[in-house]
Amino acid sequence: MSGGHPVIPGFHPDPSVCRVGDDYYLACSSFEYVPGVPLFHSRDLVHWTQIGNVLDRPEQLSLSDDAASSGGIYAPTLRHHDGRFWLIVTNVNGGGNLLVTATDPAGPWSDPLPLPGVPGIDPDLAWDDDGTCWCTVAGISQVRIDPYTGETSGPPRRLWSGTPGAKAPEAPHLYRVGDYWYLLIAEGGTERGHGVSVARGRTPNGPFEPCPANPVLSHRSTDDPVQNTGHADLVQAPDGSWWLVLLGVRPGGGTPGWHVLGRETFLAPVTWEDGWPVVGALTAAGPGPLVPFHDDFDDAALAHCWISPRRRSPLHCTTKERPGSLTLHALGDSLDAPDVVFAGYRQQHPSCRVRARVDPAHGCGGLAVRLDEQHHYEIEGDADEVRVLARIGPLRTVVASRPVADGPLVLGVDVIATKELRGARSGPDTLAFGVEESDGTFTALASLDGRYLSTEVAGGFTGRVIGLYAADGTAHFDWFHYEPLAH
Ligand code: 6LW
Repeated sequence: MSGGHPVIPGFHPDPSVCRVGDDYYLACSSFEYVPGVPLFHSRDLVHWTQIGNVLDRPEQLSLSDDAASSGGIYAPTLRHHDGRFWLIVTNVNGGGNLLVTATDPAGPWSDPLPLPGVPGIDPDLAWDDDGTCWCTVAGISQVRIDPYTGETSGPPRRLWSGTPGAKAPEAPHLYRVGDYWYLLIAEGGTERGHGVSVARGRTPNGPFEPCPANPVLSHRSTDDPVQNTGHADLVQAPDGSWWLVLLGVRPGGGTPGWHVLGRETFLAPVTWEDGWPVVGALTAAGPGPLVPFHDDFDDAALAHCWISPRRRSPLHCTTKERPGSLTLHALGDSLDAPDVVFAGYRQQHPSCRVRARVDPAHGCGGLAVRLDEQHHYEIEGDADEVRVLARIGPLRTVVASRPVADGPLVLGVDVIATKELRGARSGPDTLAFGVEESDGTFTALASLDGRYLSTEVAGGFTGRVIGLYAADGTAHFDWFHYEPLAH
């Protein structure tokens, strides 16, 4: 049992990595959230720091209310070539494939270059020795592209369909290693059957011969605590060693196992045998001690890690209106609404404690655990009452409520992962929502089963986001505190 630990925990799927000198950069999918495509930096592939978001302007990414959760921005590819960074990605709710470039990976990134000749999803960029740029997409097909103009030459050609009988050949990445071009793909679907396969050829256009050992990585049908491993990208370290970043999930509870943190980024070593990559066990090294995240909202802008569904207008979400607070002015009247004003932080640990101080004097503000509009739990307060609400599919209910005195409230949720399975039907965790009393003690008002906020129940491609919202009028949040708990 490998017991790998994510190097970028929480909802950070479809990782794409490149190296410039001793510096690694990595980008992930972001779906309906803005800003889009989180961008990370590392010097060792294990410890990563978010340095920005690639699509951080409405001119780069604007999603309307009808962009579904798990729609929006699918898998990116990040490369460095000709002195600049290139990122190609798909907006499934707005124009399809697009290309942005930057000289500084922390940004600013360019306005998007539309790529009408690039079909489908999961676009990859690779340059031949003569500077020709090839774009390879799920399926697996390929088209020649001018990355400066976005123009393509000729129709896409099918390259390889992966292992006969395996579904969903996707996430292609093309590399020149020695005398061969290697085509790395994901196949089997991004669920429990997920895997990574590879083929090689003498040119970037093939023909490609599949690796006899395919899939070179899969945890399907194993008891590994990390499942759904796939969607990988290959990188060589300065010392000549090779590594793979990939996505995986950590299901909890009994059968079928529920994952609540989304698809996370993992790392594995790669060696070469007979001209084929051999993938080792997932790296167990994690980002180290359980470090809390605290935000007093003292800065003029929100930190890179804060994300919002579809839009974030400075008119409705700002730290400038009341210095030292995050002020949210409501649009949608609940988390069921696609235009709810919400700012969230990805849950990154199976167990965690979250607290937030809200002044609901002019409206109603809350602390929520969100998967999508149909799957969320929250505690909210106004001048008179604090309420715990649950939305599970078609069902929505007030689970508990309590009168409160006027004035600021400290709202909280304790997420506790299931340690002892009580039969096959145990859920992955429980979420206890409550308020912190004036003496600092926490009074839980309701404890809810976390399976209903899992991907296996809700579906989709994202993971839990724990955040702040306004359901009516204006809510001012003085601080937000996320405390990982030992699991
Ligand atoms: C992505 C595809 C996949 O486009 O899921 O796991 C899709 N891989 O490659 C959304 O993440």
